[in-house]
Amino acid sequence: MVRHYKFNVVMKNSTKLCSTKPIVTVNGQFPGPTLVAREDDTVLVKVVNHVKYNLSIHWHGIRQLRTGWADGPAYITQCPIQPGQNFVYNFTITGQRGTLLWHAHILWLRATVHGAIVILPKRGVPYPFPTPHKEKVILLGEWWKSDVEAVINEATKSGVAPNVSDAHTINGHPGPVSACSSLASPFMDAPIAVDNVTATATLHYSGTLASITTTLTVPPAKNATAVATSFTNALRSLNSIKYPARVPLKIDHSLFFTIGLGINPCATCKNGSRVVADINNVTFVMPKIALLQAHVFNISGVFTDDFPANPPTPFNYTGTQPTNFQTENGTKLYRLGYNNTTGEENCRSD
Ligand SMILES: [Cu+2]
Repeated sequence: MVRHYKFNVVMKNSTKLCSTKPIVTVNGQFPGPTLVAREDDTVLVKVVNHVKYNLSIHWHGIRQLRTGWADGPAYITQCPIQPGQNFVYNFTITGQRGTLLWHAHILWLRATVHGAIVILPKRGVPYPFPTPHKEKVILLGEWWKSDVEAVINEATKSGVAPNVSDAHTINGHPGPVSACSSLASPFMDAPIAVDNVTATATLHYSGTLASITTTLTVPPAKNATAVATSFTNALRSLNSIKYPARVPLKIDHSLFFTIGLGINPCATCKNGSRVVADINNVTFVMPKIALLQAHVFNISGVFTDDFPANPPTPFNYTGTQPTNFQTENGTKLYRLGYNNTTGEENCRSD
């Protein structure tokens, strides 16, 4: 079946941590509406942009099989939707089920423009796990008291890292707050500033006494690498006869990506330098024409296809850091043939 959704992107005042600011929302909701569809359904989402920002929406984790134009990252698969304009995302969900995420994919609009995508299995087919008594979507986010676009614009201009958030949120709420700041801590073992104020939410089971006090567990240390590693190492994909985990055994391209931070010269910046992100020492330069558009219409000069498959200079990736932090700027792509399989290490996509 075809599922129709209308996403009106509008401003809405929101009060959190004792201060109010206008935020960009979908249909005035924060978090945004949950998109529900069934495997094999076609989803049509009409996005109407009523705000002053250019914007696009990414359907995070949806396999866009021959519908690359509907994927959503601005300047990658489409030009952003301009103020007063609209765009209809049209894609079919094939071979996947579970809960995913949609979010704005330009600048920092995703901080408030995001929501869940619930994909039900085909009719009559159960989830690959015991039927739960109740399902609840939980969305984790971050909240800045100041305007998020101003935060990222200031960081880009000055070259220093953007301000960390004021709170983490669970379904849009920071939870119990003390002195209008909020209460524990995400994992971080790198010397990078993060918001280590943790959000708290309680799940109340019906039939239990509300008067019983909740005892909070003591979380591991912020830099408990061993705890975090054993947790992530324990994650396995579901593998059953109905839902086999088909790991490709034949690899056409073997990629090894290192993701890091670099420092590049910047004459107009605060310290004469700019903090940048990089993959294999390449810092992405946003093109003026969407990459997919440039590829389909054979427009040259938009990107080069020399993205390195390996780090240009090998170093001890978990040990002593290199002394030269300078990266190479470029709009570089790695070109794969249709149906090629890749073996990737350390790959993260957004
Ligand atoms: Cu995404």
